[in-house]
Amino acid sequence: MPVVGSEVDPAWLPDEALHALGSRRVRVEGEGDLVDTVRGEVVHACGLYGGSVVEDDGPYDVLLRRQPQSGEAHGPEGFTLERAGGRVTVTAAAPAGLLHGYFHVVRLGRAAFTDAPPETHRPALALRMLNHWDNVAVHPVMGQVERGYAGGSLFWQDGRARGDLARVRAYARLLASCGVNALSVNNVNVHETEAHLLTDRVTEVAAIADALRPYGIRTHLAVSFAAPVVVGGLDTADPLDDGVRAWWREAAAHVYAHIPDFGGFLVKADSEGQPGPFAYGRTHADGANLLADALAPHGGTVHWRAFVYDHRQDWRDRTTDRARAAHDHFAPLDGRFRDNAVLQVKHGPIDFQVREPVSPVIGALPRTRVAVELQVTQEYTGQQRHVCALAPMWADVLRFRPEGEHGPTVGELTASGGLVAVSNVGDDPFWTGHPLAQFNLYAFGRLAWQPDADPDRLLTEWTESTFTPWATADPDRLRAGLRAVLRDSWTTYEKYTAPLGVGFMVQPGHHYGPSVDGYEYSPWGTYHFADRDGIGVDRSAATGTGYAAQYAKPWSQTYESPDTCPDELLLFFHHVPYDHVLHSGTTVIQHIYDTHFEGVEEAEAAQEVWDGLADLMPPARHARVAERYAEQVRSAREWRDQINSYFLRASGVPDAHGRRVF
Ligand code: BDP
Repeated sequence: MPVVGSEVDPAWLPDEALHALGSRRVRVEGEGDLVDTVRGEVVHACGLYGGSVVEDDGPYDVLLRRQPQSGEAHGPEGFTLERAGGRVTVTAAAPAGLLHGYFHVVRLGRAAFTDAPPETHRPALALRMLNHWDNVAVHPVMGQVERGYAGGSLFWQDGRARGDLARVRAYARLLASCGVNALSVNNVNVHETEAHLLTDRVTEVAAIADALRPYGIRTHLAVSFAAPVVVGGLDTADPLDDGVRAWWREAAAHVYAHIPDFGGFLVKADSEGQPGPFAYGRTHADGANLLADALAPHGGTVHWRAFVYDHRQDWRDRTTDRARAAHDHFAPLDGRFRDNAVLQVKHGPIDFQVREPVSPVIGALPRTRVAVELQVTQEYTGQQRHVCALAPMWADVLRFRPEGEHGPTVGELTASGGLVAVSNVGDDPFWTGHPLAQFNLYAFGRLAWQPDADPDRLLTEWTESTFTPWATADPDRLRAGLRAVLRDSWTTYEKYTAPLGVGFMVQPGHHYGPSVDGYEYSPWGTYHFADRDGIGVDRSAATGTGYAAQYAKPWSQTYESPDTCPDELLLFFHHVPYDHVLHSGTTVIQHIYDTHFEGVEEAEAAQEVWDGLADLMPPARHARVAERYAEQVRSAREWRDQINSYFLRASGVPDAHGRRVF
C-alpha cells in the first residue's frame, strides 16, 4: 500500500470507499505481481474496517481469483463479475484484470453486494496513457510542469528523480483504479537535460518505473529526435543514416536493460522548434519508423505526434491555414508506418480550444494506428482556477463518426492506437490544484476504458467515491450541489470565453484571461479575422482555406456552408457578418452578448451553490474550491466585459436588451 502523508487528498479513493469490501471476508487466489498488489489492497481495506483476509478454505463473501484458462473471455485486462446471494466473485485471466476487477468492486461499494447477472468487462482500448509535460530542470519560462497548474512535478525535484516516490506509487494506484495503464514521464518539448534520460540518466526513469509497475502502469519516455546529435555526439540525426539507426537501436536496448517492460518513445518532431526529419529532407514516416525499428525487438511502441505545423508563418494565403497542417502532412503517409508506430493526433485541428471540430486526421489514415490526444490539464479551459468538467466534450469527440452515421466512431477508430491525455497532476496536495479538476483525470481514465460511457454516469461515480455523500449529514444536498456545479461547467466556460468555435482570444504566452487580439497579428496561425463587418475564419473549400474538404462526407458538406454548419462551430468554419442569423434564431452579435452575460450568471450561481456545501466536506477541500471560485467569477466578468465591449465597438450594434456592457 502506498503511504502518503495525511496532508495529501485521497481523491476518489478515500478510506470510506473501501468500507463495503473492507468489512467482509475476502479471499484472493492466484499468483503474479499484480495479484500481490490486490492482496495488499485487501489487507489494507480489511485492516481499516474489520474484515478478514481468508487464507484457507473457510467461508468468504468476496472471491478475487486469477484463472489463466479464461484468457479468451478476458484478454490481458478484463474480468468477470458475479454477484449472487450477497457473494461477489471476480475472475480474471491475467493479474492486471484482477486489479481492474478489484477496483470495480470498490467503485460499486455496497451495490456490489446486491444480486445482479454476471458481467464481463474488458477495456475497449488497450492503451490508456497519460503524458506528463514535466521538465526535470525548472524551465525559465515554462516552469517545471509545462502548462501545469498543480504545483511542481510528482517525478522530478531539484534536477533529478525524487528520492521518495511514495506519491508516485499513490498516483499509480489512483490511475489504475480509473483504468489508466501507461504514462510518459517528461515533457514532449525535450530540452537538453531531459534528453539524457534516454542514456546516462535512464536509471532515474527506471526508479520511477519501479514505483508505477505494481499498479500495472507502463512507463514511456519523450525523446528528442535529435538525440543522436544532442547526447550521442553524432553529426547527424538523419533517419536513413546507418550510424543513426545503430545509435537508436543501442539506445533502445540500453533502456530495456534497465526497464524490461518499458512502453516506448513519445516524439514531438518538426513542431514549435523541436527537431525532426524535415531537416534531412525525410518524411515523418521515415522518422517514426527509425524509432519503431529500434523498439521493435523489445516490444515497444513509438507514439509519433501529428501536431506538426509551421509556427513562424503568418497568414499568407488560404493554403497556410494551421488547421490544415496535420492532415496535409500525414494523410499522404498512410500505410507507410510500421506496426509498432502510432500516430498520436490532438482531438481538434488547432490546439485544445474550448470548442473545436474533431480533427479530420482521425479516420483519414485507415492503414495507420491512430491514438487520440486529449488535454486534461486545463491550458485553455481555465487553468484549474475555473471549474470546467471536460467529460461531455470528450464524450462528444469519442462518439463522433468521421464517415457519418454508418461509419465507426472515433472511440472505435482509436482501438488500434489508444487514448492519450496530457495530465493535470502535480505535487499539489489536491493533486490537480483545483480539487474539482480531479474529475477530469478520473473521467479520462474511464472514457479510455469505455469510450461510449455516459459522462453523466461518470460524474455520479466520481462524486460518490470522492465525496461519499452517504456518509454525510445531507446526502441529497451534496449530490445535487455537486451536479449543479460540475455538470454543465464546460458550456458555462464556453459561454463567457471565445464564441462559436472561433478559439484563442487569450493572453499570449500563458494563455490565461481574455485578449481578443492577443494572437491576431502573431505568426502562430490562430486568427478570428474580426473587423467592423464580421468575424470568423472562412475554411470552406469554395472560398476559404479548403480545410472543410479534408473531411469525408457528410461532414465536408455539412461544414462547407453556413446554412448547415452547426452553430457552435460556425466561426471556426465561416466568416459571417454580425447580423448573420444562427439556427438558434438569434444573430451572431446578439449571441455573443447573451452568452457572455449568461456565462457569468452561471458562474456566480455555481459559486453560491458551492458556498452552501461547506458543512458537508472536509474544510480544506471546501476552502480550496471556494478560493478558486472567487477567481473564476472575477475572471468570467473580465471576459464578459472585454469581449462584449470589443464587439460592441467593432460592430456598432447595441445589445437588444439594453444591458450595460461595463
Ligand atoms: C500547446 C502548448 C505547448 C505544448 C504544445 C504541444 O501551449 O506548451 O508544447 O501544445 O502540444 O497547447 O506540443
